[in-house]
Amino acid sequence: MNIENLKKQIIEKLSKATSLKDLEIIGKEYLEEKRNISSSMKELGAKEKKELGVRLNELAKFLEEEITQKTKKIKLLEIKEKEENEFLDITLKGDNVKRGHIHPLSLAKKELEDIFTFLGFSIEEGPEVEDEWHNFDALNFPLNHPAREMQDTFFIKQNNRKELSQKEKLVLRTHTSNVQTRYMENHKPPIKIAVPGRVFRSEATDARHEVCFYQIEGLYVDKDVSVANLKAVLLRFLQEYFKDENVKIRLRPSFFPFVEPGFEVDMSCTVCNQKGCPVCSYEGWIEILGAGMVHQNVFKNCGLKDVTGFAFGVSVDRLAMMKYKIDNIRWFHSGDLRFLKQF
Ligand code: FA5
Repeated sequence: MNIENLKKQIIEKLSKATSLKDLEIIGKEYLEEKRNISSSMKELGAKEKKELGVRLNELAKFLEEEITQKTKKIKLLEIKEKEENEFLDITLKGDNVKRGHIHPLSLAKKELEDIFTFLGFSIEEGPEVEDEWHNFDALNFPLNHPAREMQDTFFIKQNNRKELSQKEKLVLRTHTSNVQTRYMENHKPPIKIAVPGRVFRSEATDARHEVCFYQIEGLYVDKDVSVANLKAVLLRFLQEYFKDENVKIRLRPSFFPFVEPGFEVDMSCTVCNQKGCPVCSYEGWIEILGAGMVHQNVFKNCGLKDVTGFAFGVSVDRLAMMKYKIDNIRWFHSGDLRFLKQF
């Protein structure tokens, strides 16, 4: 076998190879050849065998090196060709990415939390499915008292054989005041908390009433807390929320079983600056929240004594309506994108 001829043959084939497949075929073919040579070497003497073996190995190394180099070149060529055939038009219009919006109620809730934190209140939460004790009894609503009907309640049907206690009967909470009693049971004064959350009322909806709406509860319990403190906090938080130092409030006597004295609090209409408009029914004032000094019976039910405190509950929905001039509370849960996209 003439090794020089074999090398020439290989070089010629390699020069004609244009694909990885071609290289693979050449590699295999040569191995076959090498095997043939090795078997025909049996008839040779030891010295010749050694010489031929060395030359064959050199040829193998040469071929391997050539195949590696050629493979690299072919791969690069393939990439280049692919890139040349691809065309990227950066002027084409892209897909429209739809931007999400923060819901106006989430926006209002977040702003109110920030204001109350600034005023020194800590933000707390409580259960939406509540027992009657914390939603009513502990808050000084006597059993079967008509005051319970002031807030139309969703009662939870429970299939129990035994008679349930007030701490076992469940309702959807009608107000965030349930967290007042839950918190006071487990914490010692001074207490200064703000509690945002969803509440539920089984009532007919209209432009200002929803079945499910948000409230934020405030509770401040310490020694010598007075109505003056209550007024100061309410005025400051409303001025901060509406970013308007001209906001005024007025307190009207009202009844809630868990406060004494109790108040309905009106704020000056920010829509018309008290000139009169449909939002304030041309009165210049809008009822915005309920408040009062915590009733001593409530403290007693929660195991506290020798303290005073104020509490208030405000509808987040109505605050947001006033701020963004929304004329119907039902827009909030309408899911109407034309409405939601504005925030
Ligand atoms: C209460 O819920 C009392 N827990 C508030 C309170 C807390 C009083 C602490 C005293 C001390 P009321 O039911 O009035 O009170 O509700 C509070 C506010 O929620 C109302 O002033 C009104 O602005 C708003 N509101 C009442 N019902 C609805 C409703 N169905 N939809 C939207 N907002 C409502």
